Amino acid sequence: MLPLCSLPKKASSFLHSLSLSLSAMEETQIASILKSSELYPIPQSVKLSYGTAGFRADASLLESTVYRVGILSSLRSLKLKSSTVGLMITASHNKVSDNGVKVSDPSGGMLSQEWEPFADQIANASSPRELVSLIKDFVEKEEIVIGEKGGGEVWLGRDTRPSGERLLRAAEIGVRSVLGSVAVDVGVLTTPQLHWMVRAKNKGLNATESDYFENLVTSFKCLIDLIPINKLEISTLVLDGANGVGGQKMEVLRGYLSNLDVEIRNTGRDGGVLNEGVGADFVQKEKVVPLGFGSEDVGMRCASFDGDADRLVYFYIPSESCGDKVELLDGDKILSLFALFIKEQLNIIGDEGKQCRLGVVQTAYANGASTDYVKEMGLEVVFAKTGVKHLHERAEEFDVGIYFEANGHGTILFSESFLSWLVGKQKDYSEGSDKHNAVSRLVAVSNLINQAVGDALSGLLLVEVILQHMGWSVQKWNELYKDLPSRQVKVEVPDRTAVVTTSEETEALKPLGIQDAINAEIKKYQHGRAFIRPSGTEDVVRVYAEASTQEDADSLANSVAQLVKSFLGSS
Ligand code: G16
Repeated sequence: MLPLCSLPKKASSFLHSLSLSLSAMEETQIASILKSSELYPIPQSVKLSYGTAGFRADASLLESTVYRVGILSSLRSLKLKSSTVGLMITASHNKVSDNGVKVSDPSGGMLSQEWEPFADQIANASSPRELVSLIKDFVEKEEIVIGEKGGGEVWLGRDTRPSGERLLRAAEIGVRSVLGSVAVDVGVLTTPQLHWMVRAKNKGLNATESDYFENLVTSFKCLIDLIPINKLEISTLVLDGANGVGGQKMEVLRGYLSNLDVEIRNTGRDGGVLNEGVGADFVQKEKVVPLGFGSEDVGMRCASFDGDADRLVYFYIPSESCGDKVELLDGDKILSLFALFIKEQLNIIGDEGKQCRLGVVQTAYANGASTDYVKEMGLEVVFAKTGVKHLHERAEEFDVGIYFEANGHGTILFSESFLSWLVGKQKDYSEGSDKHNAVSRLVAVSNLINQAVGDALSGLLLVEVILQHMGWSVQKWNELYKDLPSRQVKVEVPDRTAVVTTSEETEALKPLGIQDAINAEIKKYQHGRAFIRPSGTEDVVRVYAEASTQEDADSLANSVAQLVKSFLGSS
């Protein structure tokens, strides 16, 4: 507790006037926030928004934001009966000088979207007094009781960014400024590890990082043991770790796995810079090899993680490749492989298995060919706005919901009721029978694949075991369907929020007239499709274009980018 006398005089008199009208927040609590927030003044003229996946900005601007998100996380924990909440310091695919903060709800999923406006408000509160007023109003509205029945608990993780440790200290102070709340530093982790651990903790399960690894290893081994005849020689997988935390964690995991041969490059230990010319975002957007890969890798099965290992893409360098071009197997291809495998198991189970509602969630970025492929398989396909928080919600509507963004962020969700049905069937079917093996595979998949959030480590293990199960090379997997050529570009504009889109982001409502101009461009190309949207993680407008040839897709993307510049101006 902070004695009132330790407050500056002005703050202390404000406290007295405010506390007269406060019921939910005690004087000591207000004093605590006033005192700690003096340490983290908000930078001038910066307006932050919670965005697609939390707050992101240049790391030098973020201390006050992270401190305030620490307060929010404690309140979130208190609101949910002191369940553990996660706070992750990362800017994922952004450049190394950026950083960010995202919150994991006790379920392991993203922070409830209902709390995002409060996050925006407190992040932008211009003074300690305004911050306290906003918190006071929110605490009253949400009926959060501070300090009576114990405090909140927040687990803090960070990626390998150099600014991470300093920001983590700010988060700690924010968490602890809510009286009775505890901050637990769980160290350097991938984002999905933290989400998994938070989920496990709140389910009363073992929730350390070693438990995470043990879970992956056990379920991977179980799936390997269930492969009928291993038709494939295990060939080496070459992993690009984006010079981030994912490659380092894969090094640990590799030590426990006997059925996987992985060579890991770009671990960040050899002087490489996080996400610079490396990583899933780079490979997926540019469709070229990451640094550290070249002609000696032609034909090899390769994979890339992003900076915090919540995205995964595969690629190979074709023998006819001139220069540095890759054949990309993105989130859509991973989704298709997973869908095929799960559908195969349901078919083996027979009529009962076929009653399972298996569905797929994609975004406007999904390649049209992938959507056709899963539809032809007989699966239900729904579309959601960009951001895994939106896809996750839709995937929960199915017994088994597979969601992936083309950028490689996704997972498979199993409903509780379908999972207990599967576990029951494991007892009914005789051991070793085809049906028993099929339900056992599905149960193992549900354990292997992260149920909280998209996870590159667990996604990679599932791809690897399915390829072994099918007896497929990466080239054979790539033949599932042929992508329509596509191109993504980003345009820097003075104010990206001037672009407003429809809910599925396929059409721009603002600036007025831009959609008609885009439509006129699209009409010039065979199989043309294009859309624009403001990024929620970078200060840019994103442009996506698809057409029947790569030249046309490039040209359509460029002309739409020109339209963006002429309607919004370029910065
Ligand atoms: C985050 C989100 C993803 C989203 C991506 C890009 O990824 O988690 O769902 O696709 O940002 O978003 P935007 O196009 O709005 O910038 P990550 O891997 O950076 O956390």
